[in-house]
Amino acid sequence: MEITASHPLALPVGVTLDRYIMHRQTAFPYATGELSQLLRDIALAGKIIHREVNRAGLIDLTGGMGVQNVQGESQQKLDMIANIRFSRALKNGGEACAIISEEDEDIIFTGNNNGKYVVAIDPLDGSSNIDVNVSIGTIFSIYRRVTAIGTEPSLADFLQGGRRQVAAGYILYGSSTIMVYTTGHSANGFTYDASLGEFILSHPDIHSPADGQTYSCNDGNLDSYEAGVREYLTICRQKEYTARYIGSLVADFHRNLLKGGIYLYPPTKKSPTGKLRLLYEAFPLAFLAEKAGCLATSGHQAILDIKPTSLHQRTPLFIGAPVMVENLMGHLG
Ligand code: AFP
Repeated sequence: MEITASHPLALPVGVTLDRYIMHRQTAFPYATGELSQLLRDIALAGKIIHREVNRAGLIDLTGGMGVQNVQGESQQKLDMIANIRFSRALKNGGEACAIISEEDEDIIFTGNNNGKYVVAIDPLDGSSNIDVNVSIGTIFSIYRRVTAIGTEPSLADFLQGGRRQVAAGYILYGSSTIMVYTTGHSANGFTYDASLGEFILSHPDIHSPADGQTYSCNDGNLDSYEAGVREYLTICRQKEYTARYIGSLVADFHRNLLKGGIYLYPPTKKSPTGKLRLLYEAFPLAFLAEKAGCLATSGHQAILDIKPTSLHQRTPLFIGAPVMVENLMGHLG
């Protein structure tokens, strides 16, 4: 393997996220630094959420708000706080002209019409796990806007399609906090060292195993899965694969990314078009997954080939080790 100057392994051990982003930026002579700043803004908001997640039980941040978000799901206090933190960080940063979030029905205009980028975000995914100290995460997706700089951004900026993402990733608040992202080349992970207040490169150039023996789905929905999915799961059981399902997409995805496995959220009776959101859950994870050697499909087409038509569109999602995803596809009609 050739180790070029921009390769993560060419960097000294103990590389901070900031240094890594700067280093990557210099590999692109025409880069203006705006995308780099946007990634730093997201990382900063992630540090704040890390702090709040870690003290949630102590300062009455657990529990619900008693209201529902646009998805009709009960909104948790931390959901709302994370939404505010990320929106604020992106507004103050100045590089994003608009944001969409799981928590808001409409586009949020940042007031910075000169910003080149738009961001789709799920500020705190897996919120049903907040109160019980189980891993949760933030998922983000960044596009270069298609509307003219200086004008008001529009829906078209967000409905470009997954292959036009310029960066995507997630922050997992788990046994440690890790940010994993790609700008379309390699996928890299940075573990947060709270004592230093820095994300440190810990998982350079992630290559996921081609095959695995772990499957992640909500077994309680089994009866409403289509026959092909049930057949595939029966085979997984016959082969004595391991079932692992946390109910936080980021956590299930991250484990499978590193260890090899498949995550499945098929259509169900309750969610006939799938439960997960295309723009701020499936697209970013699919973009990252492909860079790490995984596959992501809705069952009918590659996730990244789906043409989005609305901000909060849902999709079925099958994502993970390519051999497992291809085997599953062999069972789908
Ligand atoms: P919440 O944020 O409402 O907990 O939803 C989490 C999620 O979008 C995704 O992170 C999980 O994998 C999936 O839904 C869990 O859904 P089920 O509870 O239906 O299995």
